[in-house]
Amino acid sequence: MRFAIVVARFNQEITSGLLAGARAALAELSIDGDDVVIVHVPGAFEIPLAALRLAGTGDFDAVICLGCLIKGDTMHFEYIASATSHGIMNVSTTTGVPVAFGVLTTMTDEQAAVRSAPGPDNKGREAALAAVEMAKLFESRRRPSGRPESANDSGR
Ligand code: DLZ
Repeated sequence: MRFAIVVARFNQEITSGLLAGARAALAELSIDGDDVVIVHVPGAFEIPLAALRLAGTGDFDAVICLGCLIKGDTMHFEYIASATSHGIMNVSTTTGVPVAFGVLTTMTDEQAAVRSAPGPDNKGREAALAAVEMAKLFESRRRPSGRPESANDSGR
């Protein structure tokens, strides 16, 4: 299986921790580093377009989106968080490619630091695990012939 990771540079001290968590999780699942493509974008707002382009190539079983929004004193947070989350969901539902949401939306720097630290609660790790689970879900339902399964095939 092949995966793409889209990671925002904004709040890089946090997103680098998310990226490390995602890469570690994929490695633990024996996914070769050569099968993981990492794409950097300026900020969370740019994630959906990059994810759309990557999903559209057909080269990836899932796309993992990583970013960090920390609430400030203006409305920027609300607008970007809303656009990013809806944009990422739209990529998934319009392309049919699983897209994992590993974008932190926190009230404080401390909350972001906790969620990007190494360990089982790293949200990049959680996003990578979700992406692999979804990729496997569709891989297991793919028929050897390449034909789609019938609507009444429950998969059981
Ligand atoms: C402008 C901006 C602000 C205020 N805050 C964040 C943030 O907390 N996290 C993030 O990833 N990006 C932020 N950005 C940048 C936007 O995502 C985007 O890169 C710019 O508005 C340029 O389109």
